[in-house]
Amino acid sequence: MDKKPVFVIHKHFAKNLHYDLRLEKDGVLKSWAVPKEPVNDSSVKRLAIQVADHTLEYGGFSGEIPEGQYGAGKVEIWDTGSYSPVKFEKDEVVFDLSGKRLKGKFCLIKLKRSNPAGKNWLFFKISKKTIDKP
Ligand SMILES: [Mn+2]
Repeated sequence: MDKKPVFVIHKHFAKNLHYDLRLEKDGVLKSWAVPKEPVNDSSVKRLAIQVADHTLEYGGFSGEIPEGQYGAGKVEIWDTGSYSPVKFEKDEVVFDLSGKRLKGKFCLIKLKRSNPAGKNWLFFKISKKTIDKP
């Protein structure tokens, strides 16, 4: 049986506080910076800016990124656990999170028109109601 991929959300006290959502995929951590705290509430959609892939090892990192280095500031693990991918495409990712804070089915959708660089996504929970509706 395959081991479930991991996810981690780093709370990053950089110049602007944000939350780095990272999903293990093909040996790296696909990463998005979320400017506001993620929530378990399906009525709240968060902007998520795709950033560079990180190594799997970085998923366990917490500590201080020194002054003068990219992303300088404190990094905490805000949530971590495994996830089950439902769909992992280049413009849409659906995944079931088993974290301490975030649980359930979440979605990342790339915003096509708003940003030519294609880095802007929306991150939100998919409500049970929506899924269960006949
Ligand atoms: Mn960051």
